Amino acid sequence: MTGSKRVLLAKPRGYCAGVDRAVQTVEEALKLYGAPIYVRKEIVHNKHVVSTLQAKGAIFVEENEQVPEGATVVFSAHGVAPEVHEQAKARSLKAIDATCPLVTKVHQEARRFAADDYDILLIGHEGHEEVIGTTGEAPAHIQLVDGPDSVDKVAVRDPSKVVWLSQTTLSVDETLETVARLKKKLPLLMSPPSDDICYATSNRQDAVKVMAPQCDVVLVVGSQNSSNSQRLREVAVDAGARAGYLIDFATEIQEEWLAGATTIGVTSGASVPDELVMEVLDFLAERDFTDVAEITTAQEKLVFSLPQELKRDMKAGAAARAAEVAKTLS
Ligand code: 10G
Ligand code: SF4
Repeated sequence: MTGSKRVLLAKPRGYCAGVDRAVQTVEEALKLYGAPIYVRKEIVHNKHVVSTLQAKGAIFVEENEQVPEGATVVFSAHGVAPEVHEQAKARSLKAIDATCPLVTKVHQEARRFAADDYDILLIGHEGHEEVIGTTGEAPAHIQLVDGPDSVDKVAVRDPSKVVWLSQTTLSVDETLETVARLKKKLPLLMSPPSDDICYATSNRQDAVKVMAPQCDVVLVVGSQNSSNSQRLREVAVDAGARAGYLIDFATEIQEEWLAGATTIGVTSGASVPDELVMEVLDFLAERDFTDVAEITTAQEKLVFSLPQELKRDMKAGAAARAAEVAKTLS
C-alpha cells in the first residue's frame, strides 16, 4: 500500500574514525609509494572496502611472510601483537600501522597491568584479530572470557589483583552481563581505567535500540566477519525488531523478508561505506518504501590523524616535489 511504508535510518551508522583513518592510510600509501601496497589481513572487515582497495593496487595477505622483503606493509585497524612488528623488522619491511588509536589504548592498558603483574580477563570473541593482537601484548597474563557463559572457566592467581579489559566492538549489554557474572565470582575485580568498548560501537548500538522497537525488519549493512555489524543485528532483534538481517549488498535482500512489513530499519557497521546504505535505500524505494526518516541519537565529530610513519613520508614527498618545482623555475 503506497504511502504507509517507511524506512527508519539509524544515525550514527557506518564509518567510525578508526576505519576512516585505516582506509585512508592504504589509499595514501598507494598514492605515495605506488602499487602494490601489501596489507596484512583485511584492513577492515568489509568485502566492498577490500575489493575496492584491491582494484587500486592493494594486495591483502594473511602474514608478513607473504610480503616480499623490503616491501611496504600496512597493518589492519584491528591491531597486531608486538611479534608482528618484530617479524616485519626481520624481513626489512616498511611497516605502516593502521591500528585504531582506541585499540592501541587497550594494548597500553594490557601492557601496564601485565607489568604490575595483574591477571587480565580480556572479554572478547575467540579468534577475532583484535583479541589476538591484544593478547599478544602479554600472553602470560591474559585469559580470554568469551561471553557470560565462559565465566565459570576463569581461574586467577590472586583474586585481589585482577582486572578486566575488552575488545572494542562487543555488545554493550552482553559485556555488562559478563562483567556482573565476573564480579560475583571475583568481588575485587578492577574495571578498565576508561571504556574499552569504543564510542562508535556504543553509539551505533544506542541508535538501533531506539529504532528497532518501531521496526518490522532491520537491515544491517556489514560483512559476516564484522563483529560490530553482527552485534547490531543482535541488538536490533533484542530491542524488538521482528527480524534482523546482515547483508553486504542491497542485492542480497530477499523479497520475502519485506512481505507484510510497513517499517524497515536500516543501519550499518563501523566498516561500511555509506554508498552501500544508499543502495539499500534505492532498493527499498523501488518497493514503495520512499518515506525515509533518520533516527539520530548522537553526533560524531572524532577524526584521527594518519599514522606518523606515513605522515612523515607524505611531508618528505611534498618537500621533494616543492624542491623539484623550485629547481625547474630557477
Ligand atoms: O567489528 P570488527 O572488529 O570485526 O571490525 P570491522 O572492521 O568490521 O569494523 C571496524 C572495527 C575495527 C577496526 C575493530 S577496532
Ligand atoms: Fe576504532 Fe572503535 Fe572504529 Fe574500532 S570500531 S576502529 S575501536 S573507532
